[in-house]
Amino acid sequence: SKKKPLVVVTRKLPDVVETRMRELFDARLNVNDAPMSPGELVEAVKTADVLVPTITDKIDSSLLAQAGENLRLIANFGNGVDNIDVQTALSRGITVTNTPGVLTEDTADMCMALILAVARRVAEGARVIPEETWNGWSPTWMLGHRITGKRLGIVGMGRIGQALARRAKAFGLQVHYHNRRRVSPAIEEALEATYWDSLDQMLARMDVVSVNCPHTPATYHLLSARRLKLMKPDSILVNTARGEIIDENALTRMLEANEIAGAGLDVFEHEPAISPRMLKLARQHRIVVLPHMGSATIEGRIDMGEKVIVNIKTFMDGHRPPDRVLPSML
Ligand code: 8YV
Repeated sequence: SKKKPLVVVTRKLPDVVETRMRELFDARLNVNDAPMSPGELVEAVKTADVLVPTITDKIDSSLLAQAGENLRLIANFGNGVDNIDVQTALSRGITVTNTPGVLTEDTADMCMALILAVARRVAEGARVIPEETWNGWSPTWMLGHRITGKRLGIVGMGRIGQALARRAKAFGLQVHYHNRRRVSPAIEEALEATYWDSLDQMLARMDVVSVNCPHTPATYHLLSARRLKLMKPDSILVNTARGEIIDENALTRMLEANEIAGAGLDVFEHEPAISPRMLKLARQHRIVVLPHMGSATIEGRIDMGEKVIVNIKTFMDGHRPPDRVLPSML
């Protein structure tokens, strides 16, 4: 029988996924779930046939320069591939795959949760009873903002953007979007979504803005200080994509100065590090911060693991893996 490929997995995965990987591959699993040290990563790329990294592993050109002949596939456990220098990997003949599709609905749910949490002060309200600070109901206490009838601007109308649009429509939000390419008329019609060719113009008119595009060189600080300033002072911004898409410093300054009404952030520019100023803002009701939980469901993690396995198996059988990352996607 063929020798099983050595598959190095950098982080602990759900048990069912690890069990299946052990059956199919010579799987080197990370039992204690500490992120790999730089030395361990070097060792991994030197020896592995397949590397399964996550967002917490930086697979940059200097690491790839140390990769062994055997390393032919990087099967990312995650949709975003901004942790990997894909160009360099491809130029070295290493195939890269990701896990699209299986975390779409969960991430869109988290967008909605953040929109509701910020607009309706859910996180702040949830602290009142445990902290025993409730003096009783009042007509003017804990007032948030209605979302029904408001305008939502989605930046990036891919799978997650569209899944958010479906939810938003059901909540009575008017859906607007900006994307590099306009989506098909059929999709636009089904979502009752209005396309904005100009991101600037869309930002200036929205009550809620949600970031749902990938982080690539083209989207780094897409929401720059200048663009953030275009947003209405009473609008809110949510981000479940990547921190790097927003100029976090500029957003912090605007939140401090009340130039924007609120923010719901699941991702940060230098996560897990959070700036002291953001930390201070996070203690206020207008800002809801979550520790990168957008796709964190047990079902989603198992589905991601299954995708990784299918990508590895297909590749090892000599075929094109279904979720290849192509240069055109960067
Ligand atoms: C994970 C994600 O947190 O898939 C993504 O792009 O952000 C999340 O699913 C992480 O990236 C897994 O590597």
